[in-house]
Amino acid sequence: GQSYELLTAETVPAYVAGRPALRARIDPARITRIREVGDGNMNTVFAVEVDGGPGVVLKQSMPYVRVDPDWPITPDRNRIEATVLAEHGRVAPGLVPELYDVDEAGHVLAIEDLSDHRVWRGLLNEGRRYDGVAADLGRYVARVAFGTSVFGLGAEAHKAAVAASVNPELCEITEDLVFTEPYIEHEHNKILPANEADVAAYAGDPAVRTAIGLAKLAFMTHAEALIHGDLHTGSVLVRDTPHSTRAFDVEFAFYGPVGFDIGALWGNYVLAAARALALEDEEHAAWVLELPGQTWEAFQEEFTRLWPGREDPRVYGDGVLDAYLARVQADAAAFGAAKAARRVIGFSRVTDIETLGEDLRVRAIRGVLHSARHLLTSAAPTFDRVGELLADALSGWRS
Ligand code: SR1
Ligand code: MG
Repeated sequence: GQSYELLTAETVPAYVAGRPALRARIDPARITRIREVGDGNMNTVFAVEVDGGPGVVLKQSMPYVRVDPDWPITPDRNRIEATVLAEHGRVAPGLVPELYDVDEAGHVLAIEDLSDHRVWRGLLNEGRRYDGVAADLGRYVARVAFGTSVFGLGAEAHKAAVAASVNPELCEITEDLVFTEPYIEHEHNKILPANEADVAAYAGDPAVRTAIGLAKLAFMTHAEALIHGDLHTGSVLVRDTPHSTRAFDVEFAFYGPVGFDIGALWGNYVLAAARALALEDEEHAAWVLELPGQTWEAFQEEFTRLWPGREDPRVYGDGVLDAYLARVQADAAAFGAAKAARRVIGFSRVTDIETLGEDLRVRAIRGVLHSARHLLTSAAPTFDRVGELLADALSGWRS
């Protein structure tokens, strides 16, 4: 049962008044508007606006999934998110929202007001092009990858951090939704009749299945860094002027493989490119297909910049750096494929694809699955080839 009170727009002012850390930031008497702005699957989010100044954002976790109250899930995800947000703020300042307050009993955290930012997925869907975001995210992943790893923390602190950061229930959601359900018969899967052959060709390919099995094993066992764990384009807030990028929504964070965060971005770039090509916006698609390279280059550059400060350089020489980067890149290709494919087969779809008309959606999904298969099974996958596969699936759709 649920032993704490769920916030509503009506109860938020009294809640703020009762929290010293929030009262220090905003005057509850000057609250002008409270909006429920949560658009994710899991939690409720309230944007609290204040007369004449920045407000705050409150995020509360229920003991179930917001979009499916029959699906129980620990509300402790809120505390986990707050803890990770603080740690990511330490290693990647300016790239995540500032944490203002943590209420463990009420499963509420408070972060800075970023209402002058927009969720990146929405901007990508509109064909809007903000330069620099993909590189910012590569830097963010690199700072987390280095700063929370053995390289940044050393052996003892890394072990303590791994032990303190287990997140089994949220990891299980990813294990099921990303790596398992799309590859079996499952009630969560929704497949358009015209895509049935595409899904069968993808999920039935033995090479795909082996690659996905290995990716799941890596996800479950490679405790490299305190990764974001759900770094899709809906987990990124951006502002053009002045330029700002913030990765948010870190409730899925745990000690996992760094390539999972890079791959989440890559997979979502594939979905955004598929949309752009479906809408015959070749210019936008070409721009989106440059993003994987931008994220990767920035990741590699930042990680390499941090490398001289690593623990134990006696053992971790430059050959280790080269091999590490190559493995993260290979991991990212497989994870990117898994993340793109799950959004067009299983539970939790994305607006990039779902807001297309059915004929376009069928072709976009076909292109996404061909791309995912390429990323999973080619010895040297490229985003040029992904672009070709998407374009082929979407060419001549009007005829
Ligand atoms: C219960 S739905 C969970 C999904 O939403 C999140 O955004 C994650 O991607 C997760 O797989
Ligand atoms: Mg989320």
